[in-house]
Amino acid sequence: MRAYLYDNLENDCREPHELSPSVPVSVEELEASGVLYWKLKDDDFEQQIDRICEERNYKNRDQITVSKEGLGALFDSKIKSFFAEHLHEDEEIRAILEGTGYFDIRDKNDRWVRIKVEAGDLIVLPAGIYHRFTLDTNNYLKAMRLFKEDPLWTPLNRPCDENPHRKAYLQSISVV
Ligand code: KMT
Ligand code: NI
Repeated sequence: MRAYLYDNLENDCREPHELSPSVPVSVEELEASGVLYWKLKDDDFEQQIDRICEERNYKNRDQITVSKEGLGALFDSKIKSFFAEHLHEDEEIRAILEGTGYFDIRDKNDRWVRIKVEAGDLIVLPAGIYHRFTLDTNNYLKAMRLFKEDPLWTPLNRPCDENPHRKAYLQSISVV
């Protein structure tokens, strides 16, 4: 995982979009936005995921392959909705199993922070954070999706600033 400020240029979102010189964003800064991150070691992947699930009460899981093959006829529409700025009313928890991609999140100052993820990364985006996802130019990412009860992944596109989960999120990071 590596995070940095997004350059806001209009070219293909699958390109890195890193400023030059780069402005790195630390794990601590991500935490200040409520984003949690673990690096899983490849020797006992499953056990580490099981442990985090137990600690954080994630009862269910499934897998998604974000690629032309994996999503078939839904590829174009899914890719488009993943990259539309949105929030969810529950955490978005992803353990990356294969491939690479980018999660972009809005920081406290409403700037885009780009988080490059790869196999072994486990990332938790809090409920109510504005974010988006894109593949990179390798066009392939396989992830495990973890959730508590039922998946609450309906994307609510920005703006939805009056949403109670949005308001609770802003309070949790001390922005009112
Ligand atoms: C979402 O809701 O943003 C996603 O599920 C992103 C794709 S999962 C790697
Ligand atoms: Ni999302």
